[in-house]
Amino acid sequence: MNALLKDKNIVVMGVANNRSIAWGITQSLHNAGANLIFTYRQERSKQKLEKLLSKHEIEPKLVVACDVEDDDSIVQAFQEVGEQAGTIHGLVHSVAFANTDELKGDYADTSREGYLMAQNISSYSLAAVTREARKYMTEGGGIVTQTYIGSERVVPNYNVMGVAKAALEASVRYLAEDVGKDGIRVNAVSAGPIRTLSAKGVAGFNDKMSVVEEKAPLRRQVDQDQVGDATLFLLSELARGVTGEVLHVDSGFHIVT
Ligand code: NDP
Ligand code: N5H
Repeated sequence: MNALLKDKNIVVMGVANNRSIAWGITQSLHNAGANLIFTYRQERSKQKLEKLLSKHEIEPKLVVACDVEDDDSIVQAFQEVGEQAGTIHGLVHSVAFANTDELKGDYADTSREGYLMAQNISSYSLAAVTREARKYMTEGGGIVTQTYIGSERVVPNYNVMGVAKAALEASVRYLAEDVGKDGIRVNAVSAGPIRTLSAKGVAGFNDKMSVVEEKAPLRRQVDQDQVGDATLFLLSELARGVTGEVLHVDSGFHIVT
């Protein structure tokens, strides 16, 4: 237990189940004394989230639906958050989506529709939620999103999502400039492979996990707790001088060849 986010209202987007990176983040933020607000898309995710919260004796400030493909849904969700919480001090964006058939084979075969969907949900959404959240971030604060090294390098099968993450990371920098004048910082965590619902079943995932254990300086897997603590750092005053940054939480994998 620490008090890094005591009495801070933090919105967490993207808990689907206990394996979600956003659930690891939730636990780090809860242990730091934050008041937590959650958004979900699917009813199934809401049910899983509510079970997890009660099991871990975490009392959420609010749980609200938000489909990031839909502008009205985003506006309504943040309006409700603003009304219930007053001030927002932090936002965790942990959502992404691409069709599984675009996550294999040649990137050149990506359909226009598939490209736009990946960009829409995985990248544009950060700008859209930043726009709505900043209205209530009147005391400054932090925004943190989740990315992957497939944005910087060609990682087989990551394909359209690599391009979406490259746009997401560029968005982090442009948004950091926009909201910096309001005392809001925007950063990304670039995590190594973690077995989650999204990762399950996508081609080549297991190979990517084992190569981290073999090659990364720390010779061990990355887990949700490590990403949770790094996200906590970026949201907290400890990172008050950090914005527009992509912090790798990948056992150091990105520095080796
Ligand atoms: P999860 O499957 O646990 O989480 C993905 C989340 O995205 C779900 O909660 C899902 O909500 C949400 N989502 C998808 N589409 C929408 C939408 N239109 N509106 C709102 N929410 C939506 O997987 P992860 O925890 O692995 O993924 C979280 C983030 O971490 C992603 O950005 C991913 O790219 C990133 N990441 C993951 C890595 C890994 O190895 N797992 C590595 C590096 C980065 P719902 O289920 O309710 O639809
Ligand atoms: C190189 C790799 C492995 C290959 C690529 C994986 C890419 C995964 C990212 C996206 C987010 C996965 C995805 O959208 C899956 C969906 O098509 C199907 N799943 C679902 O609909 C479930 C039910 C819901 C909850 O999922 C979502 N997203 O809503 C990358 C890996 C080594 C690392 C990795 C897995 C990165 C990443 O960005 O997630």
